[in-house]
Amino acid sequence: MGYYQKEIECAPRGEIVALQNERLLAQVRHVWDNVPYYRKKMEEKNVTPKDIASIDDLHKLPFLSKKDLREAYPYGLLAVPLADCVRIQSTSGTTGKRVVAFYTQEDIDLWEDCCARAIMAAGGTKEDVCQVSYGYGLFTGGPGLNGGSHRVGCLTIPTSSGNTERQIMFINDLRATILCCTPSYAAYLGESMKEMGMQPEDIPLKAGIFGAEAWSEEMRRDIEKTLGIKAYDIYGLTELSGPGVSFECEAQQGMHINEDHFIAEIIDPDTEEVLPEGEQGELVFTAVTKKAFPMMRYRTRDICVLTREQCPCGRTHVRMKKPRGRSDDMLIIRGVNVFPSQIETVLLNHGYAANYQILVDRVNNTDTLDVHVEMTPEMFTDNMGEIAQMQRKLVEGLRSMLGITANVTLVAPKSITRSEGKAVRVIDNRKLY
Ligand code: DLL
Repeated sequence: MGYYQKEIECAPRGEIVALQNERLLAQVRHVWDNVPYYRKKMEEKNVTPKDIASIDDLHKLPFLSKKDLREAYPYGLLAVPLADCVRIQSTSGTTGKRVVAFYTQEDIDLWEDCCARAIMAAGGTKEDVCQVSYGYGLFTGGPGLNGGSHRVGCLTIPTSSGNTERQIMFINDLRATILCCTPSYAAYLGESMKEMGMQPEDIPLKAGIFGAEAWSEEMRRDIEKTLGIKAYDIYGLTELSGPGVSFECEAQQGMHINEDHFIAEIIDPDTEEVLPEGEQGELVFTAVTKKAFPMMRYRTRDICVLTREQCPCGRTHVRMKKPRGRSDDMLIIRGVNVFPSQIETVLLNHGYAANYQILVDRVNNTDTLDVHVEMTPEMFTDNMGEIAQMQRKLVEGLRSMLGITANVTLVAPKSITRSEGKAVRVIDNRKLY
């Protein structure tokens, strides 16, 4: 399998650390000088750029979280003049506010390099035909892998997500060899092809680059079998550019973090102490090359383990195991980030009380989202037509907040069981971790 930037991907540890030290110092200075919001946080912790001499001092810096992004929305964490930015991408925030990330052209170039590394690690070369079936637009999946595919020199098919028949037509007619999409969509495409009578050996694909949501090893084996491919995991988040923060190589034993761009730490989510290598905790990243939107010690909320054990592929960058869950309540449904608080906001805005239950499941490899909502005594009716209309309004409200469709069922007042402790709002029956 090839490398896109072998020199850095396989660099000796000493070189990587030296580069990280140099870049971290420059980044701390850049943020101190240009982001008053973060400078204030540093001052509150009595830290100045002089206190940061190497990555060993990283723990002295304050964290950033989704809460900071919300407070500073939209421009408060921008570190360059708006005139130097060429694009935004966006994902859901905790309530109505979305996360908006900014990019300079250089930021996009480096991001696309990271995606190109992932594609080449999955065996991609300029001979390949790469179908990008992640969503395009505000979501980072489509644009990121599209850019990476161009860099590798693959013939790129920007199908975006959806329209399964057309996806299958292009895979067959254009002999696509690499498929990039969420694992659940890959599984769905596989099933659809099977139903159409296609055998794995008829399918031209050889590799898939799947991420943006949790998926199990069993799911990997299923997808590999139905599509006749090798399935690679890819991880990333909008705040740090998008896909390509880390990616799997042919060893399929964890994802190499692009350490020349992102310094990873694992912390205890409760005490915020940095944990030693090999311990499970929350993944925290510091982006040392991003100029427009430089996240410092960003708390991803993903629960994970890091390993520096030597990898047979020759890459020296630290690996993260598959995320094992989240330390917040974010759900990822059909690749879209959903917070229960967003759903609650819609219900309250429509005059309902906070008596609801969110049921998530996975049926035929597709996530389902059902929201049960109690009518208030004032709105209670047994007129089916009126109920149907109220449900439709909520479905519409939820779609515009979340970007996906939920099934809404209105139930009679006081019919949702009250909890004696914390309300159990979410029942997730998927077995993801
Ligand atoms: O999901 C970026 C992405 C696009 C990654 C395409 C991979 C492929 P966000 O919408 O900001 O960005 O969601 C980020 O998704 O914090 C994780 O909880 C979850 N996530 C992303 N990749 C994986 C993965 C994109 N491979 C959030 N396994 C992250 C498990 C993942 N969870």
